[in-house]
Amino acid sequence: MSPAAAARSPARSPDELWASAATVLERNWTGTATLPSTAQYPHQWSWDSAFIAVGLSRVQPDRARLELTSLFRGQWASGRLPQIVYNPAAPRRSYFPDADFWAAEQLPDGPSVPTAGLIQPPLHARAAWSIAEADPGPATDAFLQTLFPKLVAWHDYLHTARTASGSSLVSIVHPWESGLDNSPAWDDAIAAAGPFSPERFVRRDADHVAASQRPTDADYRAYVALAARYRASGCSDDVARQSFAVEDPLFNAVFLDAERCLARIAGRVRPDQVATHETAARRLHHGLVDRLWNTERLSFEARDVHTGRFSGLATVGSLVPLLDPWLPPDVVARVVAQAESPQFAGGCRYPLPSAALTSDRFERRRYWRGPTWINTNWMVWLAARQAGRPGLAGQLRTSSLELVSAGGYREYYDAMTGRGLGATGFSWSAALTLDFLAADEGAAVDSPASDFSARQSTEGAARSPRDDIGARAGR
Ligand code: 2M8
Repeated sequence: MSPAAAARSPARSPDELWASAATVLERNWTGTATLPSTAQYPHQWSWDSAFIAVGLSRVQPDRARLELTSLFRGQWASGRLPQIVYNPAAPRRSYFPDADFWAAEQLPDGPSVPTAGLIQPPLHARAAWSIAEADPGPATDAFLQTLFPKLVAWHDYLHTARTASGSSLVSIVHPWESGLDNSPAWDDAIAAAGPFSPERFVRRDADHVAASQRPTDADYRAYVALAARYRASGCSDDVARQSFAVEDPLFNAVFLDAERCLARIAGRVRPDQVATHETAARRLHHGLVDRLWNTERLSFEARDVHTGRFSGLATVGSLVPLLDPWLPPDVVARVVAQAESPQFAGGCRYPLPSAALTSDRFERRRYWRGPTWINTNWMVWLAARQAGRPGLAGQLRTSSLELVSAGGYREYYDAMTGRGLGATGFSWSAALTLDFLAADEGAAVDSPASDFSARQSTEGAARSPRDDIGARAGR
């Protein structure tokens, strides 16, 4: 750690952070899955479970495997992995839209357990690979054997059912599919999809969190109306039929990374399929660069599939394509400069704000329109390490640990003051803290083989709080 970073090191010791993060995950555990937060989000969310599995792999790998296995119980016959697998033990009316809204089991390709109809970013192969790295052995080998075909079906669904004609990139058909739900990057595409007929519903999301930190009523009405339209289309896979259809840099960069992870997993369980997934990752690379790199603004931006127009906005999602190992060097340099500029890290005490600080759509406390999130910091940290940018990576790790140390495991944080916002006891903030703490700073992370052997050779020697927690958790 640099002297500057050491001077800003967290007030709570790594051991304390480790123990408190593990406690949050324990509290939110239902017996088969981890709730994002017990009051605000009382079901199992798709990409939350992936982040959570990354963290759990550091403390309780059995539980990490179960987390993903239980999520895939909700997979549809088409391969679709839904945004939410509903928790039958959740109190009635504790979350909207609920399982009755979707009635997904009634659709011809629907799931056998209640789920939502939308999807979320495909981080699951990355999570499975994290488990493979953190806990090599027969239990993980068996887990990868079982999960591999399900991951393949999920990725095939995205490649075949969710791409617009002539594009290799996945389209999201609802802001909730982005994971960055209320991002200003969707404002224009939402406006173009309107007007929306009124739906009768009661918002539940502001029951536990201040309304000023949640989407406006107008935005929420648009979300529910778009979800109702999608449900009315039978959760159609025809992207052209959806009034909101956007190609998003974060979603597609996460998918590219997931294809690379799936190639690594194939290397363990189906060597004949390695090339298929490497090729798929390459296709996504070309799509990202050809379709989402705005050569005028020199930034990755979301693109409306119907109009072909860029969002014109830089958000934290613009930085996630740094996960692409084949980006031209000038693009890498530009994305790193953007991350470090006054738009993002250079303009605040606690990076990375979710929207550019310089944008007139930036809102300091409203969810996904400005605050800093631990999961996006983690993705850009991972990407910066892969891209050989230890300065940016170290800054994001230090800032994230400072945030959770001072503000607890909140859903998001004020990028200026570090004040915690949104839900409390938030699982992915806790889980990724474990990964930040356990990570071997400075280790190369790109090559699957060297990555794996490097970790195996250092693990025994490194002093890790993981051992204490593992012992306490009865591992
Ligand atoms: C938020 O989204 C849900 C809808 O999916 C909501 O606001 O009700 C987002 O932050 C999303 O990325 C996250 O997966 C979910 C649960 O943590 O909450």
